[in-house]
Amino acid sequence: MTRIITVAAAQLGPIQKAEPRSVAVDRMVRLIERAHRRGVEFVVFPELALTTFFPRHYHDDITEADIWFETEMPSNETAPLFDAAKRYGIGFHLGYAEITHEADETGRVRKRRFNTAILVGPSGDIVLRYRKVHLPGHAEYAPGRKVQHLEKRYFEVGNLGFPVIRAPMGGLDGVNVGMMICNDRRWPEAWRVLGLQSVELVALGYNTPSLNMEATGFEAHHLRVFHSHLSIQAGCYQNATFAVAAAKAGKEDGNELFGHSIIVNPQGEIIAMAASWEDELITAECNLSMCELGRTTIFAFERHRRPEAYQRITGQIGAVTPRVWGA
Ligand code: CDT
Repeated sequence: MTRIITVAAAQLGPIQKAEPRSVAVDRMVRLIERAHRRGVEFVVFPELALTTFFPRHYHDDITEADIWFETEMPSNETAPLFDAAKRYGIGFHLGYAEITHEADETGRVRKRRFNTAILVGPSGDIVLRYRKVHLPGHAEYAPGRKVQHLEKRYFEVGNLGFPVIRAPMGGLDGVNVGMMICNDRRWPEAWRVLGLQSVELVALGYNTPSLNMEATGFEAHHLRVFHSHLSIQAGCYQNATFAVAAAKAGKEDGNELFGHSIIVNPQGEIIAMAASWEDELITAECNLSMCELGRTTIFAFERHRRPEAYQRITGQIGAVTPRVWGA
């Protein structure tokens, strides 16, 4: 059966440190209006879409960084985005920094900070929440780095796993939607956990610097975009899903983030790609029935997966060295 949904990646150009939420929200509302004119039913915005990519800025006292976080969603500042999307019956994915007061693993309720994304249905309801699991970067100020990447300082590791929900989207009764945030896309484990829940559409936002600030050796610049696309295309193919990947791009606070937002089909093909590093809407018609081919043949998990041979995947974190032949 043909099940078609028209989706968009709403790439955002840079947001400078001094710019208030209202500027970003206004730009996102313009993109929702554009999406409506193009018949789009689901829009994906980037990671931490409401502010500059603040993990590049060091705050000695972490509470000083609370200015970058949201304590409620929607809020007065983000309500116009929810209103616009609801007016047009468009669902969306939004990344933002979240402060919540919740029990931790010891049962103690405390203030907690996460790099979060929500899935909002066409009715305006939040239908799914995801908190970033793979936090790159470092927790302490790194004097040797030209640009800091302090995600490990400002965020806890996400505590919601990789959830998928079947939610009404566009004209369809139910679409199996999952979420990832930026660095997660590089980890096949994340894709597989979504694949094991029959995901059909992965929404993911990212902020990726054009240069590898951690590299001690040479890394060719063009490979940064290649690795992003490679990860998403492989994840889609191996899990028989579509993905919509939206960048925040351009020069933010003097630091370049690459764009090249893409939409990918279950064959791993790029079916739309951004050509600018500005606010840009790329769209594609996704026939979700295409997910059937992979999941009933080469990636029919129930027939071909061998979890008994994969124990290292969950039992081990770092790599061990192999047994030496002849020793
Ligand atoms: N935001 C984010 O996760 N960015 C990373 C780059 C990290 S470099 C320390 C990414 O994987 O794109």
